[in-house]
Amino acid sequence: MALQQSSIVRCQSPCRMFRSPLVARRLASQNPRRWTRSLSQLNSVTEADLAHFSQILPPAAILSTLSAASAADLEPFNNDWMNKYHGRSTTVLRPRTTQEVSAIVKHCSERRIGIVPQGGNTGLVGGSVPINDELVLSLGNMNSVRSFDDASGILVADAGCILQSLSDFLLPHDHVVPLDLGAKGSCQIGGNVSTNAGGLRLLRYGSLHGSVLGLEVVLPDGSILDQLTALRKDNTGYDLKQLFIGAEGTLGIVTGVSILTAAAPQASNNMMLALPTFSNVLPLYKEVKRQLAEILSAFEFIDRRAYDLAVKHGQGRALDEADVEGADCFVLVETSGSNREHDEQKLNKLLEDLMEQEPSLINTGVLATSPAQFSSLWAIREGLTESVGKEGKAYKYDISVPQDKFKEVLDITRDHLASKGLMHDQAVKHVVGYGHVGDGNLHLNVVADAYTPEIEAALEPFVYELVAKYQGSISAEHGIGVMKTHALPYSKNALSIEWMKKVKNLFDPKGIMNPGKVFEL
Ligand code: FAD
Ligand code: 2HG
Ligand code: ZN
Repeated sequence: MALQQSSIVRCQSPCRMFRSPLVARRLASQNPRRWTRSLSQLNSVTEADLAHFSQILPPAAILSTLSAASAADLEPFNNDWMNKYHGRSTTVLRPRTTQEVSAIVKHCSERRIGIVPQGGNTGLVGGSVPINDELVLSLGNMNSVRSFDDASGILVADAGCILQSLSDFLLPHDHVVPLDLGAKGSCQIGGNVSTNAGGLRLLRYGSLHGSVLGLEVVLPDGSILDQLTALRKDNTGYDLKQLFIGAEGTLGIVTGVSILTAAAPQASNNMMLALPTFSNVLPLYKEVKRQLAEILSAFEFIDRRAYDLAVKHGQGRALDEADVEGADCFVLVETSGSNREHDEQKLNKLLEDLMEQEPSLINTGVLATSPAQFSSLWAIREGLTESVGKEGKAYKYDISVPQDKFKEVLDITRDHLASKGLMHDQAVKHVVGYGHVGDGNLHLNVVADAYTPEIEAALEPFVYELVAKYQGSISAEHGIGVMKTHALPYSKNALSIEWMKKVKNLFDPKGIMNPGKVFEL
């Protein structure tokens, strides 16, 4: 059912430039000490190390330019998803068991060889590729489900299981992974845990800090920390597993994950709504929450420029061209419930109310009426990252800011780049935004013709200062990686960083575990 056209309201909020003296003072007062060790204190992999690894792993699990492999074979492991960060590793190891991981790490610890744990390599902050020639430990061969209990919903799986495969595994058991993201076809559950990935349904299922029940982790000295409990409740002292959720591979290698899966919704619906102005997004969110309540499972924001890029780069078209006219932005609403009739009644009532309102919060919208339509509406949202990548080189800022500031952030950034003479086809082509409204997470994407020092200097620390002005976070869900190590003080105070570094030093005194990530070298 396509909704009828309703009245269009136009209202653009003015944007202002600013500079935050408060932030400048706060940063100047910090004197970050260097706790992690420099890469020069780490050793490169040698032929003797390879000989040792070949006692642990079969030949097929060792890929090294020191033996038969070519640099081209290593390329997928040395370059990140955006082709922005490039490592120079000579060696990739692909263990199949936790014991193999443990033996490899023990040797690397003794020899002080840096290790980069790598999952699906879909991370967007350069955390999954080496900075120099650290060894890449790829988890892809550890891809078995260890157990599933359909009464409790607890799934225990190897860290290298691809998120989509876990969803496929759970389908006949009527359960779903409490996490979904556009990279699900490649990212791994161990990578998801290590980045504390948020994704498209955090609104419904909450963060991995809640749904992960236990972890198995190989620590930087090679010992195996077995916290793979399948208990929902366990108040026996410090909850160590939480430290590894979002640690980005800097504290150890996650080899097994116990996660609470959710009962599969019996009825899912979605709709794409076109809004005349950004200022309608929050009133709409409030109304949608009020009316849909327990069945609301996603509320995603797409600005007009991002939508146009998705259409341009073949991610489909949610609305007819005429319906898109006059739209400032779009919202994708999803419901997941257990009674189709009940859910459809609620949705229809919501839509009727929205259409009757004068002036209406929406111009128009499309409600999916078939599984194919349902998927194609999601394809637009999930395809945004790829569209932006096809359009140019993206500077990605994954920020938490108050929901009503999303548009202001986009406008201020665009104006700032224009004031530097950088808003043109040979520099910055677009400043686009999309994200998870319910989570207060905006994905600010500055799409450039090329990655250049000039654009980077215009964006940083500008964007980070803007975020700090709103008391936001410089990383809502993608992590710090190598991209934001210098910017950590914008979101964490000096004492917090000092304690984070103490934790790092306690687990990894030799600094071998994903060096140069989260903290600067
Ligand atoms: P990798 O990229 O391989 O690694 C990421 C980090 O985790 C690195 O620091 C790495 O060293 C570490 N790591 C990986 N595996 C392990 C392990 N087993 N043990 C210890 N450390 C490990 N992110 C979101 O949060 N929400 C989204 O909606 C989202 N959508 C995306 C859409 C697209 C199209 C793309 C390309 C990316 C998206 N991402 C999103 C980012 C990325 O997919 C997530 O961060 C994902 O969780 C990374 O998983 P991965 O297996 O690819 O990890
Ligand atoms: C999303 O929400 C991902 O689609 C990727 O987190 C965000 O492309 C991005 O910047
Ligand atoms: Zn996201």
